[in-house]
Amino acid sequence: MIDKDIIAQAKKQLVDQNKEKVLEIANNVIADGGDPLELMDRAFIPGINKVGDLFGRGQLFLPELMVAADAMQAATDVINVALAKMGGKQEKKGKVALATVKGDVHDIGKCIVVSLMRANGITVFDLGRDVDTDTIVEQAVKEDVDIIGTSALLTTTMGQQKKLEQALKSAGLRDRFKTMVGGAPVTGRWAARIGADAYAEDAQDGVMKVKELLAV
Ligand code: B12
Repeated sequence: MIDKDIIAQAKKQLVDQNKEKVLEIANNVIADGGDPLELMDRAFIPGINKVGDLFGRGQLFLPELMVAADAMQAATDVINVALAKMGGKQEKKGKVALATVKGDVHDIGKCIVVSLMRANGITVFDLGRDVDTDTIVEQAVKEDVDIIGTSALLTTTMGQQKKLEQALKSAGLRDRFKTMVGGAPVTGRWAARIGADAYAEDAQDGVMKVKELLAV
């Protein structure tokens, strides 16, 4: 367990948009053998959620949100490198294509999902962010993946996840892939409503759902 004062500091420095301090804490925790996912889940995710709440309430503005996001991205990069090292050599378990949908540039969460899946022996094709439905389908076919996962962080872009389901159906490809959806505004109910095969709340849940979907 990472010390609660370190967790509190890490969260505070992110909310204060202090990238230098955020990086210092992330590097120190990992150098001391701390669990990178624990730091993410207990400090940085609650921190960036708080930033999002302050922004949503008009108590913090877009330039500050962008500086905080940059600090979060830098911390995520450090965490992702540590996660990749934890993976080691594992038997490959399924292929997944992951993308943030068209119109949406939020990719911090998606990148964590990519890293954790890779660390768990899943082959991941990271298609990036702001990716249109046709490209997602094309790449999934090209790479012959088992699962297509999409991330949406805006209520206005969640519809792209539904569009993907429809595109797969009209191309006669719906049975060829399993689909998985995620992102802060996305819920299990939404997944069921649009006909996605799974919803994952966070990266760890995403890994579990891949295993369940592929029964590996
Ligand atoms: C950081 C951030 C930004 C950064 C993004 C940087 C980047 N490279 O990602 C920047 C500054 C660019 C940004 C821009 C904007 N943002 Co913004 N942003 C956020 C913020 C604060 C945090 C998002 C985040 O990174 N969370 C941390 C990660 C780790 O969590 P996560 O993404 O949810 O991912 C986890 C899970 O959901 C899950 N998951 C996610 N995807 C997937 C996919 C799969 C397949 C699986 C299995 C799991 C999974 O696993 C992840 C890890 O645990 C949120 C607030 C919030 N609470 O979400 C607002 C928020 C999403 N943004 C918002 C808004 C309004 C905007 C802008 C429109 C602002 C503007 N006026 O320009 C623009 C939109 C740009 C665009 N077209 O996309 C609103 C959305 C409101 C709404 N109703 O839709 C929010 C909710 C803030 C708010 N309270 O108002 N934003």
